[in-house]
Amino acid sequence: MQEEIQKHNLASFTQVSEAFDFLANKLTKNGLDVGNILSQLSGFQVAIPSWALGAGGTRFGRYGIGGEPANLEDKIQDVGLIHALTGCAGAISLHIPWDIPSDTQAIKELAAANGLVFDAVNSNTFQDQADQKLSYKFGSLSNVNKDIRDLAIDHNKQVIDIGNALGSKSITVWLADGSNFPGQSNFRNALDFTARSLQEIYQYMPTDWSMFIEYKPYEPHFYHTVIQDWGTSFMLANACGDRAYTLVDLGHHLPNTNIENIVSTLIYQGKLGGFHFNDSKYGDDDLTVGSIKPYQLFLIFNELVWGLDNNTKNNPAPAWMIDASHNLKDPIEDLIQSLDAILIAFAQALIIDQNALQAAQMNHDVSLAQEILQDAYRTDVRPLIQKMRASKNVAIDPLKAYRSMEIRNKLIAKRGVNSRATGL
Ligand SMILES: [Mn+2]
Repeated sequence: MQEEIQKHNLASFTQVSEAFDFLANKLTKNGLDVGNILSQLSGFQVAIPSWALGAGGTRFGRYGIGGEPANLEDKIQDVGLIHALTGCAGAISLHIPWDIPSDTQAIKELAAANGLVFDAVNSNTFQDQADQKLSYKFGSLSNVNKDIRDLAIDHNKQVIDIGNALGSKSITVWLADGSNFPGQSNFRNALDFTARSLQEIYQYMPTDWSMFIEYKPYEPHFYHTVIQDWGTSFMLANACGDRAYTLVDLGHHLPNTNIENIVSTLIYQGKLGGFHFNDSKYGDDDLTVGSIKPYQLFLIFNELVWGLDNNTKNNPAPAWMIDASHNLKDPIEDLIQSLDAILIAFAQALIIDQNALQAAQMNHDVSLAQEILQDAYRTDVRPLIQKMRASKNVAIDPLKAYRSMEIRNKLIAKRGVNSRATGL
């Protein structure tokens, strides 16, 4: 594979070097440290969730894509492949119970051989498992029935145990709990039960672990959701302790929400723990990152870069992850495109003239402030990313390399046309 990547890179190396020199020259004249930008891009790592390697679907149906990874070993190999091509997907995020390792040591070794570490582990109390005695139909951590709450708490503890054995350092809790009809649920009691349940899970975590609390305004419930917004998540994180944080999933907002403002506020409080990338047109659409609203992604990265450069409350480095669903595209191609979009937005944010922007803000020069942001956004930063990839010996154009190596056909030949990813 490494040889094929080098062959692919050789074909475009001269062109990449010329484009890079031209851009680097311009950025240097603007007072930017291009070497520093390249090293920040090179160090940026995004986790791939174990559920993202197969075809997703909707409640209406699902169309397989062939050669899907049918077990955890295959999923790790797919992430390893993406990492070998892009150099920026060096972590996998497991979903329990869809991906419980049968042999922890063997799974750890396989991940290490693929250059991967284990990112946050994800619990699941949004569906019942085959052998489950009590049901989550009317809620899990928020349920009025203590036995059901305890079952959900024990599940989260088991997820921490599995993650701990693999070297994970965090758990992400996304709670689907809510209600579909007015009167069905007592809001305050549901929230109070949730706070107590989360506190019990938090207390169980090893002392070097963090908890990420994800929020979402609606779906699967359509009247009320217990952890509906960043404020509720923030409040619950504070109720748990210093190592509990809010997790922002881009798709978990009502249309036109100013997500960059939320990001800024959370970093201001040192409480932005995790980040799930995707894109959306209407709701939690889970589309390819940057496919619908690339300018919004850039504005979010502006807040991330500035916020973490001016990190007065010591916000830890957020856990980056792609959380998307692939209904039409080959999931590996979709993930490569998403990683591209993330790096492009990050690079654009890194070249913003922050001093000039601050001066424009101080002078109330609204037009100039917009010009400064859009000058960065309208710069083609791809030569920076290509140069970084060439120097890391990963594919300059990962999607093109993936296609020219005919990897999907090889996976179909190996795993079969009907192989189906577990959990979906
Ligand atoms: Mn998510």
